[in-house]
Amino acid sequence: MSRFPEGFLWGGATAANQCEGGYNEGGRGLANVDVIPHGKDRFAVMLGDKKMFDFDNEHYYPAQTGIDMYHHYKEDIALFGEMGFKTYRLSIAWTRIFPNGDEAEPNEEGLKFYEDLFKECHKHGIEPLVTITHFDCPMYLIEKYGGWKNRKLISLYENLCNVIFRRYKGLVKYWLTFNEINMILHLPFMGAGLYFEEGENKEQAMYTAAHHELVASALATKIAHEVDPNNMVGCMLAAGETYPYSCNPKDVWKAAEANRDNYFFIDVQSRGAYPAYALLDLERKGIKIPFEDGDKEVLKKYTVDFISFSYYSSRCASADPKMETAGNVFASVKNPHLQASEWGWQIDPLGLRITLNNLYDRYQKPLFIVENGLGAKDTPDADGYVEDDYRIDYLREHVKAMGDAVELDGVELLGYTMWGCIDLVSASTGEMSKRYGFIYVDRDDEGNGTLKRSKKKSFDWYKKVIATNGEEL
Ligand code: BGP
Repeated sequence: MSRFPEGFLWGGATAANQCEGGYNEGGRGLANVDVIPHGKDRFAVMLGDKKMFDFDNEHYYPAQTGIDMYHHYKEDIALFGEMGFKTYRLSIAWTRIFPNGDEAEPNEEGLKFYEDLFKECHKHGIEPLVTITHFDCPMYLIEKYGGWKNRKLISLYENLCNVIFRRYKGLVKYWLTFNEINMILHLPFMGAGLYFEEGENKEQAMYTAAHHELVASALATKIAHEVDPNNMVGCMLAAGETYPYSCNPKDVWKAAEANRDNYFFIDVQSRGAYPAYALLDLERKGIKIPFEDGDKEVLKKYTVDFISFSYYSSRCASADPKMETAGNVFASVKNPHLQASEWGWQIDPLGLRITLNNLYDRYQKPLFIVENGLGAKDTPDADGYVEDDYRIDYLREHVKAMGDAVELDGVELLGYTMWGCIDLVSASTGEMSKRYGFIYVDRDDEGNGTLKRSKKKSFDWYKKVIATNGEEL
């Protein structure tokens, strides 16, 4: 007997902007992610500090072509099917459905593209798990309205949801409203299409955008259930427990603060109200939440069905501001007990069990791990085969920890989708060489390569894991 429940959703995850490409095909409009360059200026643009609303000749823009899944999706889904995927997490590019974001009528070519893709999944026995927005906002909405700073985006997002829930009824059951919603506070342009004018109060802008996304997420849940009571809607958090660096109560408090600040979004999406600590903290900082009539009721009434999250690492906090840090987007105090990936992301499988326990304790709703994996440099042989034992080791330990949480702690877990199941463009660095996949894609950091797909050693390993429902690791 397996320690994982029957019907456990094993699979993999990708996002449109990191793999689809075809940025100007099928009537698609331009999105924020298309204009985020590789290399120089990437972070400044992702942060919203450098305004880049179009391409230039100085930079290379990896999202424009991704791994060209737009043209390869049948081949890629067949490979997922061969591994035995029960689910495939992908995201919809808003600009394929509404190229500008605010048209009266959707773009049929974009709608048809995803319809065909979902049908292809079902052909292979794969249940799609769809992120409605994964770091994705139409550029037109950013230029015209200022992205999610503007309340107008709520109704435009509602419109998008109405169209896709109706069109894909019967094809898609699992939906996620916003990928890593807490990323608004870390990478505001990438997360919510925010850029900042000189002297602008950034925190105010970010929490305004956050409020709009939270209301939009609740309304999406409402519409999803109205269109089809079978729909299951989840929120999505960049998770990872923050540990105190020591048992000094000051470190413990620092960690507690970091954890609740990270949980803030899910507190609203799952419990249905702004938590007291957040309201008080924002008030002290002079930040106003732009509540309008009815917002509180909407948040209260339409909470999510399940909680999904990404987990790459735990974090660490100390009251001493001079401590050495690790990681990039989520820089935190370096934990001396952990090893790190080549990109400095610390590796902590037990931290996954701890995170699962704390999330389940706090919300008492089913959980779904929708991202986890190791970004590493791979060296393929002449046939494109990679002996990626380091990736297998990372995944094995995390799957074990997840099994412990299910079997020994009683955590209710719906599934596990390994991030970047096929090599794709890294979100933080824009590199191809930070690879996660079971499937190697011949493409380099400058966009050269044949795009040929080949299986890595981990491909067969994961196939066996799925076939034995997590028994053989
Ligand atoms: C998450 C994002 C993904 C993904 C992943 C890995 O934050 O939701 O889009 O990219 O992290 O990060 P990276 O690509 O920077 O290695």
